[in-house]
Amino acid sequence: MAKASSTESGNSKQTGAGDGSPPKGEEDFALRSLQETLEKDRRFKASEEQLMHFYEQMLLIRRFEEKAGQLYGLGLIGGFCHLYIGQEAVAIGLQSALDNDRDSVITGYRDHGHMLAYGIDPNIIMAELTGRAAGISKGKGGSMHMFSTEHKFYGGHGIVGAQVALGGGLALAHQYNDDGGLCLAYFGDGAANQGQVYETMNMAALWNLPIVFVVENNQYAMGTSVKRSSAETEFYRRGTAFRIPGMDVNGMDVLEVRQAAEIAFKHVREGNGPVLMECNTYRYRGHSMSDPAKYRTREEVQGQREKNDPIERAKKDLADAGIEEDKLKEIDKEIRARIAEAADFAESSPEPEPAELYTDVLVEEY
Ligand SMILES: Cc1ncc(C[n+]2csc(CCOP(=O)(O)OP(=O)(O)O)c2C)c(N)n1
Ligand SMILES: [Mg+2]
Repeated sequence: MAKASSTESGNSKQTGAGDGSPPKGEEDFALRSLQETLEKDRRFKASEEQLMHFYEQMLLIRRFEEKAGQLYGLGLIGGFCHLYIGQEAVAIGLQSALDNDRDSVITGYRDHGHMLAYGIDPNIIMAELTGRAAGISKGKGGSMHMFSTEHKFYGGHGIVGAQVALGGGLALAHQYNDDGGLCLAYFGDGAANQGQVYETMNMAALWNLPIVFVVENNQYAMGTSVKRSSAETEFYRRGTAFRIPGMDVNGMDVLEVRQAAEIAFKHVREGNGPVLMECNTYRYRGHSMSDPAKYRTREEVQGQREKNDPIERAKKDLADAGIEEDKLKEIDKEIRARIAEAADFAESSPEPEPAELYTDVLVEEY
């Protein structure tokens, strides 16, 4: 899945411009330094306990999303619903490395997995999907507009790419308040072609903001493949024009994502400004629940499931660490029961009172 990365800059040794700027080769080296650190040692050395935790969290997302798909089919979830199945290692690998007391996260509409990665109660996430008062956005946001200021999770956004500019604002707030936090701003391969993404990269680099831009490259934007839409398909290179170092990461391996997170977060926390990380991943399901899926073959999807599945990979790592298959089956059973309980809770909870239509519309106090 990981793409071949080029190490040559195309510029053999040149001297600087005579104005104190580094020679061309060195500048490129600085932009590649994080990638080179990752290439030296790609996989995070997780303890058995950590690995088990990653596995459980990824499985929780997978089972949650499968159930959400079923509830959608039953008409219990209205509006749009974008499932995260296949991409679980990205949210878990990155968010497990955050400092939850300080750091903020923002993403697009494919957001259930990012919420679950915080360890937020699946009941209230499922209740949000079914539009119930107990939901995390009081049943008024739905699948695409989950929000939790308590966890510093700022959505859940339906406008493609808009969350990146907002993420720049969150990073500015971290810097302004000097709170030591960073912002993790996720967006898709399709969103990566939006102009505001590059306006944000420019300002973030200019102001040295603490932000990690994460492209979740799941190979498609609705029905359009990356190859059909993007002149530069190596998204991690797209920060070069703004002197933002890029990282090319296998987003189907939770240990590689976690390792990349360690490197990127350290760089940002040390005051070196933004990082652009591309996580190469794949969504198994349609763009949303109403996707006719005519733009790719079943074999392509099946091939990814069989060869690259992040949960199967973690399972293999656990087996290598001596964990018995039976123990993993037991965990799956427990998670399925937990998700069934979340679905029951969501179905049986009351809808919001009509008066809720008038709350949370305007911010009354800043
Ligand atoms: C500004 C804007 N343009 C178009 C759309 C319609 N739209 C919704 S999702 C999407 C594709 C985005 O794909 P990508 O960024 O790769 O994210 P993914 O769905 O793969 O996670 C489009 C074009 C939108 N919501 N907002
Ligand atoms: Mg995409």
